Amino acid sequence: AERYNPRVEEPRWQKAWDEAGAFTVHNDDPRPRYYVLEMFPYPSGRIHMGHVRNYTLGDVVARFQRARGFNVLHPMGWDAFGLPAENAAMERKLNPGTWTRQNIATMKAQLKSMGLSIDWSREVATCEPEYYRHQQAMFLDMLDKGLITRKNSKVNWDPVDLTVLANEQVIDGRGWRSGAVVEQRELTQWFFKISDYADELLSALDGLDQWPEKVRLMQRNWIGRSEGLRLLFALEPSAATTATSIEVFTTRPDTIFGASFIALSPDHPLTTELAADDPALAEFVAECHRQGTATETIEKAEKRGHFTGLRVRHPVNAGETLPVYVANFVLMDYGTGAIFGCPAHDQRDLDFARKYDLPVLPVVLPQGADPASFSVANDAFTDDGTLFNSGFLNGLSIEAGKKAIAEYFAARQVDGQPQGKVEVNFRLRDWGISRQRYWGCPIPVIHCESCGTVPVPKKDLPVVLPEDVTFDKPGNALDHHPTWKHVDCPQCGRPARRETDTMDTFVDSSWYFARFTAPDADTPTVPAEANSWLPVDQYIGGVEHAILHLLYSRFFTRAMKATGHLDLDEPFKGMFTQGMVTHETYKSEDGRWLSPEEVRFETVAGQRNGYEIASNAPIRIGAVEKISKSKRNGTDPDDILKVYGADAARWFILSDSPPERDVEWTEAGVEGAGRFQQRVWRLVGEALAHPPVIAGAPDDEAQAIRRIVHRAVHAVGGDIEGLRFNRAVAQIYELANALSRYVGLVSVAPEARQAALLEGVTRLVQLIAPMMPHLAETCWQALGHSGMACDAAWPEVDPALLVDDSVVVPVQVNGKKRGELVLPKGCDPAEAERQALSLDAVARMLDGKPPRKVVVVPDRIVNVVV
Ligand code: ANZ
Ligand code: ZN
Repeated sequence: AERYNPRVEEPRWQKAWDEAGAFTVHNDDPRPRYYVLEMFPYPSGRIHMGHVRNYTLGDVVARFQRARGFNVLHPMGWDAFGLPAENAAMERKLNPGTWTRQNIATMKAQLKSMGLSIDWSREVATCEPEYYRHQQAMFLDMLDKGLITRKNSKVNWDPVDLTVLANEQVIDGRGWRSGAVVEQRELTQWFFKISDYADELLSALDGLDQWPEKVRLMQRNWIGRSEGLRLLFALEPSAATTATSIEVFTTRPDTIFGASFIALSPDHPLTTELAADDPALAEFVAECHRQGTATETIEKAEKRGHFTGLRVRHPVNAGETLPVYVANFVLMDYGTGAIFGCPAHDQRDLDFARKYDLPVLPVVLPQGADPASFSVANDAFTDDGTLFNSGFLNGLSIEAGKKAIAEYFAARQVDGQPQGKVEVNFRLRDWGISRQRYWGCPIPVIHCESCGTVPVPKKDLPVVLPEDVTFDKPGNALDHHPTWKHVDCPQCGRPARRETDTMDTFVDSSWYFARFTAPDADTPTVPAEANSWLPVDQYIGGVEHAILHLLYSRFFTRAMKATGHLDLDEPFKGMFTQGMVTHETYKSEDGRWLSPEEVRFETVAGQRNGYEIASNAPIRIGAVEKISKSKRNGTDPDDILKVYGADAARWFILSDSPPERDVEWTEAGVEGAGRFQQRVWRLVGEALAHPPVIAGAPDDEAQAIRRIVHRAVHAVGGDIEGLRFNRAVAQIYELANALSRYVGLVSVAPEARQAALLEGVTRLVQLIAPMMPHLAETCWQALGHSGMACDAAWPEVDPALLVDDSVVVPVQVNGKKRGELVLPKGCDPAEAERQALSLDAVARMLDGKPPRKVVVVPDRIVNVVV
């Protein structure tokens, strides 16, 4: 028989699907809806193996759910704004739009060659005005609803990329893309008020039971809710300030008896006031600013402080006072920007106290420790224990202590207010979305000297990015554009200036999933469509987006609800995070990284040796690592698709490990997938060579293979549903093995067995269809079906064939066999006993009396003693 040729068959079927509009979704389709989505790609130039994995996983789900009878929405688009386009523009003198659109064209062709069941008619690119105009409209709606503010704030400034970075884009004090040391600047920025939703974004996580627990935990920590106390400390009178108290935020008011200092943030108003007359303090503050404000930087930096000369009254130890410092580890935008330090029970405070020689008094006693001798040296004690050295709190647990001290401070007054107030704080900050970049969605506002900040009227949308920009100067090309920013004020008509900041690209990706439900609408969404398609039933993507992208999308969905664009809270019902694709690394003796195509291997006496093909010199085979350009340890997916075909690549990437784990790409693996394709194709040939012409009754062998087939259908369906694709693949291999064996049996007793062979091979083809869709179509057609495999219903299973086998169990009376029972395998011993006792032969011997003893060995024997 002819070999299956993916190079011919794959393009043929891709064309057939296209022409039939096989995956085009119609909103009036009456079938129940299922929405599967993979995170859309950034059009960087070419697809990489991570994309191949991501989109294969999604495609299996999409095709499976289609077969299960759903109207499946499986769209694709492009996260097309962002800095790399500007960098490319500078390096290659290409317009960012041109570069981006070229990349989209290339990558789209690549994705098409993967045979994905995508509705390309819904494609969107976030860089096109047809998309971002709606984002601008929603910005105006959100502004109207009070969900956006403009405020002055300290920002992380990347001096190389010349833009603001979010805190999470600062890694070890450096810009995530440029690697430049980040500076602090004061800028006026637009903020989305995500912190208004902090409580809700947190509590709704409990309902997301189809999300990985790990992702929910990351979000919980990011939101960072903590319950604590705002506490006022009365200042000792001083000539340096008119302030009379300092307010701190603490989550551990139970440790108040161990307090040994107060620390203010370098940006605290009192610090600023004092620094005006204290040059040494001013210099210390400047130093802190050079260090950076990113949370991570601050946590890692050495704890340092500057004594202000001020003292506060100790709130529980009458007559005592505590020194007030300014310290580099106190953040202004958390709590009140001031803390009390209890060195024995907080590591930062302890480091600080050791450095400035402040008292370290333990007030929480570990269980079983001796209060007379317990002390804290270099490690703060942060675990549970019992309060001691703490006056009226002595003997209480931490929890009880917190309650008691909160009540105590609530009843006392400082500055005419309660000294303590219970308060909940969140780590989550408002989302600063202003970027000083050209290639992003323009923020639709105009600055007028007389009217202030004026929203662009909706009728004037979109505010279109000009294409005639130059990148000969660093900074924002919109700022340098000769005319773009000059407009008349929509309110007073006088000359005014457009906002030249553009939106963070995370905004673009915070609602694209909703746009897909009505991609051509002239409003951002058609609420009825959004409401019925959303939430996305299965979202799939990399764990690197587990915090920001998912959190922003969850917030944006709520903002869209508040502005009437849809009516739901959570955008993603099911979430799945896939692992990475890895590969061996190769290095020449002189230290060059070599790509897999540049090496060949020989195995001599069990030892695998590699050689550089060009020079025949031996190479070093290195560790298996994430595929990366720098280590050159990957093949371009394009080459893989050309050489092995999409199905083989898809099959292999699904087969090797669970999708949440890393998968090691090997050439041997994808070759094995190619061999399996030929096996399936041969089995189809066998089924066609033995058409079931005579309706012979199935014999035992036929029944046995039918059982195997139906069990495989059942198991594979369950595995795909549970996203256990590697197990599904393993089941299919077993099925193919069983069918190959069965082919031999069919030639022996054809009449009774032919129908079961055809059934088995047909099911095999249906089971591989979500994974190897092209091969499935060719086989389906060969088997004589007129429709396409992608439209075929998922096979039904006969429940009778799933039931476990029965066993014949002999029944003895006093050691002598008197009869036998046919019982289901694993039958309950009580049931076996009941049936044994009711056998005629046994009943006769019992003669109406109960047996002395019954011994049941499950599936083996029943022995009755009379
Ligand atoms: C006294 C204390 C004693 C504290 C102790 C901890 C342990 P979470 O739980 O993350 O909310 N803190 C408060 N505001 C701060 C700021 N702006 N910058 C830096 N640190 C700040 O952390 C709350 C704790 O972090 C607070 O409780 C405070 O220190 C510190 F044994 O108060 B604690
Ligand atoms: Zn005006």
